[in-house]
Amino acid sequence: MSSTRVCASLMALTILVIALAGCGGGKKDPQPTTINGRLESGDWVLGDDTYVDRYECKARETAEAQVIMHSEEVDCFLFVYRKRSDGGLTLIAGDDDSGSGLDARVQFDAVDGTVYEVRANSYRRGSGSYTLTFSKQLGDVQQIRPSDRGETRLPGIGAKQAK
Ligand SMILES: [Ca+2]
Repeated sequence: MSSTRVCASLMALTILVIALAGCGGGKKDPQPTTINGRLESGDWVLGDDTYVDRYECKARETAEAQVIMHSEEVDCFLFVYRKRSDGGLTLIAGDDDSGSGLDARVQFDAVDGTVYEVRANSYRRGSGSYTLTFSKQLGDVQQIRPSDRGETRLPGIGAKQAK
């Protein structure tokens, strides 16, 4: 009985120590963000009639950042825009096939606190699932969805116009 109690106390202490170690002073190291999405009817549409999903993120540091778009179903294409102080967008990067296969990969010099819009697009019009990976320099990733009642056509170039 008493040895069971000692054992239970030791176990509780061990769990407490592990939990405290996990807190590690409060601030966790930034991690990459992975998002599973799908291009399909109802998404934003670019000038070349392809579907596009929009994501906003914020740089956590001034460093090179990377976004990868992977898919087994669509020919991935990525655009990155920098959000200006006037709210407008400036295109800073675009890529078709720098990832493996037809995957897209963009690298750009992120500036701490700056907001970027990443557009997950495809080279040809088509529906399909994809995975986006934002490197750890980019955080607070949020999707910008079209409003239900609104126009979903989006200004800005499509993949074929970028080539
Ligand atoms: Ca591609």
